[in-house]
Amino acid sequence: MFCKQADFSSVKDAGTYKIKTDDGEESAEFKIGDDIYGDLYKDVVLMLYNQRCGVELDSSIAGEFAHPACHTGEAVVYGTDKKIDVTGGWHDAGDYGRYVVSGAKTVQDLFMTYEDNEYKADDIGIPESGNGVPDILDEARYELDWMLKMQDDNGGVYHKVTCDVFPETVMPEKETAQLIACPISNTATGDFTAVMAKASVLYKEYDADFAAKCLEASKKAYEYLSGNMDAHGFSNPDDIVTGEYPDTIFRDEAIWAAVELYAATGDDSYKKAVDAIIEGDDIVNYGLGWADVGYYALYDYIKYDGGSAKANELFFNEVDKTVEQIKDNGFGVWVSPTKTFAWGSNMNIANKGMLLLMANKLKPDADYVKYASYQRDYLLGRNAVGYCYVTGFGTRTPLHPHHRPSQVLDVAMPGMLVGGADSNLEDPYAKAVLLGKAPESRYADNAQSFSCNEITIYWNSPLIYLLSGLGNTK
Ligand code: 9MR
Ligand code: ZN
Repeated sequence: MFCKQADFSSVKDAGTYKIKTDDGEESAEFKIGDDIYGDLYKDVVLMLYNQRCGVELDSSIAGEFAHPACHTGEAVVYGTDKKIDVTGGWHDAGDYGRYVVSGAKTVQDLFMTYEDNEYKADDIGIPESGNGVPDILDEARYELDWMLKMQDDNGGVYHKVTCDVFPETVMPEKETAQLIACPISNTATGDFTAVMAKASVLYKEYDADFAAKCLEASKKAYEYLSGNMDAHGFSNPDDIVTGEYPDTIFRDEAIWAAVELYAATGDDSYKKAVDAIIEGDDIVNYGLGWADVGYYALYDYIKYDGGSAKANELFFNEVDKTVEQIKDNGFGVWVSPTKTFAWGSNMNIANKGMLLLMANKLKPDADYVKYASYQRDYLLGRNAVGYCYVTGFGTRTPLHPHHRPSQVLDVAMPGMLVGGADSNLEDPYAKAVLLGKAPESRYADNAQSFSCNEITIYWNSPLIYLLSGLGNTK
């Protein structure tokens, strides 16, 4: 089999098409039109509503995925007798854990969707629609309200709340074992500081009291962080086996925290803290992930006051490198220099599309937008396995995501971006069936394959940014 590119820009009539070759082969059907992304975009955003925890999901929105309020009990703080209320927030993924670092990435992507792409719709169909606040901020606030509960009196932020093991394949309200708030981590505290500071800016015009509360919480977290700069990264206590989100390098979280506080307050001491880390010798992980958040920091720094020379150099070096790596691939998709696909490779690809659109905001360039659109196209089907990686859309679409509600109801909840190809074969099913395949084809649509076919809030969120940035909300 070989691949060819076809350019349909000369086709001006809206409709459903397919290609036939002279020797009788036929492609799948595809649409051409002005409004082909609207349904997809809506479901990709509503996925976050469907992941809400601690509240009843309404069938008028969630359809068959409606369920009674889940995870409503108090959590015990790990290693103590203390009980706290940490209800709310989104279920992270196919499991029902709630993790601060992955939640913060998701929230930041929504914030940027609002800020950069001016996505302000108030009619997407969540319970808060029509309240005068853009739905994307309402949805983000559902997570922020939970994150505020995850902050200890000392300013530090608990890393996560889960039971001690992953849930069985049950609906969320059926997971009733003791919830445990896991120890404070610097990465969670740094990310919390950043998104709370940014929240204080964005919500000011809608709810000044909430904005003030966020700023206060952010400053308190920053103080904790400043006193704990040499703490090491989070690792699971011996008797907890849920998602770990380990990350030993938190200089990137520290600069992100300082950047957002600088942008929220204008206080120069934060700028000094940012520059000290950027110019220093310590390792900083630049990225747009749950672990590496440095590009969020650099971007908001540059947007706020132009940033330092070093900040611009670091950011645009990465942008240039990304463009070269994309040009090097037949599908026009970003692939790592080692040609491997990581767990959640679809997030990395969505993130690269995001990065290019961010670059375009700072320094408009039609090529950035074009290469960003290629990342969207890869995720929606222009890839080695021919899958539209979003459930419910496309001719070939994941039917068996690793997502407990979908597994229980035996139907894929729509609008979820699955992890995608993972060349490292990181679960027993993938090991058993994908070994002989090329790296980009190591994908299996099977609910057992959690390393290829799980879904997460922070894989959907860069797709939300990417689609809205490309004008694909309709
Ligand atoms: O997305 C995470 C991926 O980058 C890691 O390689 C993987 C293993 O540590 O964990 C992924 O995160 C999972 C988390 O730990 C628990 N909820 C589901 C997440 C997606 O699979
Ligand atoms: Zn829940």
